[in-house]
Amino acid sequence: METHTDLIELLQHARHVAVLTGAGVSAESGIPTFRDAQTGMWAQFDPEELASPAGFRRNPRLIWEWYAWRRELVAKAEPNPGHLALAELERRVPRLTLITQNVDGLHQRAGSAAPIELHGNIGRVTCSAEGVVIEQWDEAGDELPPRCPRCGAHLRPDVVWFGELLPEEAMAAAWDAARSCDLFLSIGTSGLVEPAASLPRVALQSGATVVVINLDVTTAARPPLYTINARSGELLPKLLRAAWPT
Ligand code: BV8
Repeated sequence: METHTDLIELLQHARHVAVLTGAGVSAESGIPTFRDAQTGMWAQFDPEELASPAGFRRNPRLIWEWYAWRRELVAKAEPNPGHLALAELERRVPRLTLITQNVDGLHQRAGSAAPIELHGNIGRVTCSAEGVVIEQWDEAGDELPPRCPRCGAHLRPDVVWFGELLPEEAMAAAWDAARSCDLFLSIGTSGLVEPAASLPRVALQSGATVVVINLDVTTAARPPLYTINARSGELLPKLLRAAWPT
């Protein structure tokens, strides 16, 4: 492994680390990223088409089934060493704010205490009319999506679709962390989707050191910006071992 001595020093002396993760962190758990071609029957669909209010209005059953298929993938997936290393980092540094674009809940399953879920969580379902989380519903009938037991509207996944606003509280907490951290790690995200994509820039402008770990970057060090071409599941555990050998 390259030395990454600067990064190990930064981790050991960080006061507040903010981490932004994207689908690349879950790729090693076998969960396809949006960029990868959707597999099987979903190959002919464009995720941005499916993950939108218009897509849901046009074909609610298709969208419900797409999320049901992804929920199955997530249920079979396990957190990978990258998720576990981030949960350990939280225990090693004075303060860590984990911000994720992922909706798979794998950070929680890896032991991260309170990830900020900017784009929601596929494991939760809400009423498409009232917006409230629905715990139980009747799936006896073969009608999909199921109906809200309270008002009869279609149920939907509790995720933020393209064209929808991010949860205000999550946004505020993420922006606060980007502005107040001294070390910002952007891991496994192509940085194409706004407004999450602006967080690393906010951190840089606020005086933090920013480290981008991704497969579509070239390794370079231009402090206060570092880019490392690496798999998160391989690099993160090595960095933790190097920074805290015991
Ligand atoms: C908003 C939940 C205000 C759903 C997601 C025109 C009209 C309307 C809106 C817009 C517009 N133009 C721009 C916008 C804004 C739009 C946007 O940004 N569009 C983009 C595509 C241009 N954003 C929005 O709509 C947001 N809301 O702006 O509200 C508004 C309102 C109305 C009108 C205008 C504005 C809402 C965005 C949230 C969308 N929901 N997810 C679901 O999951 O089904 S986004 C979804 O895609 C993910 O959450 C993730 O954030 C994003 C990208 O996913 P991926 O590509 O899979 O992952 P990622 O980009 O992270 O790439 C993977 C990376 O990992 C790669 O770089 C790869 O190299 C790397 N990698 C792979 N393996 C590894 C690895 N790295 C390390 N290790 C590995 N092993």
